[in-house]
Amino acid sequence: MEERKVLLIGGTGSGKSTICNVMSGTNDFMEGEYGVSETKEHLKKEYIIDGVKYIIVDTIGIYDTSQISTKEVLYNIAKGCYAVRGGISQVFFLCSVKFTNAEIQCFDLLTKVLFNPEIAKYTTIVRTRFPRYQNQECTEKDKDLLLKSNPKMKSIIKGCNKIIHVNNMSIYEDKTQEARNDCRKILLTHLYNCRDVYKPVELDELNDKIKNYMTEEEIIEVQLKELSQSLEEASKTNQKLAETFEIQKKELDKKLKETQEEAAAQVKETIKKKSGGWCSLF
Ligand SMILES: Nc1nc2c(ncn2[C@@H]2O[C@H](COP(=O)(O)OP(=O)(O)OP(=O)(O)O)[C@@H](O)[C@H]2O)c(=O)[nH]1
Ligand SMILES: [Mg+2]
Repeated sequence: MEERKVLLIGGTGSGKSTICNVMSGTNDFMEGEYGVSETKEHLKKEYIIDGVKYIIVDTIGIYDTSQISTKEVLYNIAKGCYAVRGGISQVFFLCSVKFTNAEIQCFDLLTKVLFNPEIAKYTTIVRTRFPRYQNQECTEKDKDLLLKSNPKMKSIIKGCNKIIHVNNMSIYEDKTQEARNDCRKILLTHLYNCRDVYKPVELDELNDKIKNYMTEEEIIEVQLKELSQSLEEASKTNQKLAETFEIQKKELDKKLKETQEEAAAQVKETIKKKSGGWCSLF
């Protein structure tokens, strides 16, 4: 089955989770209503739409330093990247209203820290909250204004794959949800046409980097979470597949328990050694 993997990245409130809902035609991703960061952890979901498997990874908003540190945000985004370790069809880099310095920095981060500059070719800039998304003259003008807005922006836009304009209005703004249906077609058609997969060495290195600072326990937890999601989806459609996932899940649960026990034993051993054996607890 053909597959497209998309990673959503952007500032808090830029509309990442909304795009995930729009593309999947679900409400699986939590949309924020109150201008505060809603997505606290990355979320990976799979959907089969018109015979194509779409793997969508929503990440937490970058540079929301009010509640969580930049390092933690980076770490969480890196975990989102780890979820698409097999390769990425496209990164959707979101921008609402205008690119903020934080968003420009975020793009820098993406090209220099998480991936390499080649990722730009696999990146689509998605301009959200653009009411005149259907008017080519307006979208071209907007692109021009963006190009002129900042020299850094110019190189980002020139280097990226495409710029797409959408307006994913909520049900409170648009009862018919006509705009969302429209934008769904725009987004899915574009994503479907992104056939090449970005899989440079850096992604493997990145996985190693992440692996290095994720404990084995955390890795198993991520695998378990992914498996539980697949299980949930498979049980809806395919009983046999669900059974296979169930067996894998049991094995992972067992491995997690063993890892935790092993870690506990190591801690005990270390304390015992350091205390010169006097600690009666051990
Ligand atoms: N009018 C309009 N509203 C939008 C659009 N995209 C998102 N919104 C609204 O903006 C709010 C924030 O959207 P989210 O999708 O939660 O933003 P996010 O990027 O996931 O935010 P974090 O999870 O905090 O990083 C929600 O109330 C959405 O309904 C858009 O294109 N047009
Ligand atoms: Mg979100």
